[in-house]
Amino acid sequence: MLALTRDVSPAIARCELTHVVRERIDVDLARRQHEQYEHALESLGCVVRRLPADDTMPDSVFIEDTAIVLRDVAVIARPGAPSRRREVVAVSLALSPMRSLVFIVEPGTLDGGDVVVLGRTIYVGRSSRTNADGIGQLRVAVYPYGYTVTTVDVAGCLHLKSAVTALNDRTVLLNRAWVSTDVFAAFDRIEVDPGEPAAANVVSLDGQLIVGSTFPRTRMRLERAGFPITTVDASELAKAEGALTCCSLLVA
Ligand code: CIR
Repeated sequence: MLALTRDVSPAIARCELTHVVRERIDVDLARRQHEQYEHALESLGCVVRRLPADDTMPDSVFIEDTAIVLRDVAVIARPGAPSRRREVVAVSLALSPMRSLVFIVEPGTLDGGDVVVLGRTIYVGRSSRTNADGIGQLRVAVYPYGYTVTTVDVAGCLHLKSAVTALNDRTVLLNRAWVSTDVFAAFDRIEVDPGEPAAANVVSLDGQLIVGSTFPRTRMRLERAGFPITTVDASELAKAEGALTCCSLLVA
């Protein structure tokens, strides 16, 4: 498994924020925590390749939002925030030797953080970043590869993946305050601890999980369900409204 990551921009203080109040971000601490995250990916078998960042793209560390990488194709997103649109250029170049590429184009918008893949079904959040046109373009792009797309309403959080992530092909971790559990009725469902609303965003590598250290009670629920867990502290990038999945693009 290759994990593409991207350096923390020196301009991260100018990041987009939607549901989070702006606080001072310690860039060095964010970088150190990001390295720990990369080490966690490596310890679970990934080869990490970090793309460079500069001060013109404050949010580029959140590389997940720039693409949806499937087995046969990569869909290059068109981020809903105009300040993030240029991030896709370097990511397209990095992915082009490995996948054929399809691009979401205007007037479509789509953030990778709104996309949860479970087997051959792709759940896409309709959010402040992803619009109906973007979802429609994704549906057309993936249909030839045997995927269907289901639209999910998201409320109260930035992306669908803030509310729900896949632990494996049968199991999801979700926060019922932000997404309807009915949508995932066919799956085994683990809910976050109610005092840890942002805990639903975990990285899964074949069921081995990377979980944020600020969510101990949700971690206990996952342990009780039998999932092996690596913990990382991602609290500094959380001030930029980023979580764990957003900091990598996994290329199987
Ligand atoms: C943004 O608002 O776009 C960034 N500050 C945070 C993006 C987080 N991405 C993600 O959850 N996939």
